[in-house]
Amino acid sequence: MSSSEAARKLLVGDGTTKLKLEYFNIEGVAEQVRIALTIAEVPFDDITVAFPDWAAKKPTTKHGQLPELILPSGKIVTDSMAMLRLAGEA
Ligand SMILES: N[C@@H](CCC(=O)N[C@@H](CS)C(=O)NCC(=O)O)C(=O)O
Repeated sequence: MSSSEAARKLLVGDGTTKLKLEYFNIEGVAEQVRIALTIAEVPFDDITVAFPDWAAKKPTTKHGQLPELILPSGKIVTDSMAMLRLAGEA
């Protein structure tokens, strides 16, 4: 399997569970990921967390920060540059 196929498989899975990108309702560090996923035609749910909801949400995240990319497998990617590399490869 090529690295491109492997990246797409991680992001799309078997197609039954959609990728989720969770971030604030700003461009910030996730906008590049949104754009790369869109260009790669990888479907994803663009989930935004409102700032007033962040205090309650923060302890539920892996490192107390966003963005989080939740893969169809349930694994969570917590660094936007890693997300960008995956999307760029797919
Ligand atoms: N290395 C991370 C940094 C993420 C990061 O700095 N997130 C900030 C927003 S850009 C955050 O969640 N701040 C809220 C907090 O720390 O409570 C990435 O680039 O994905």
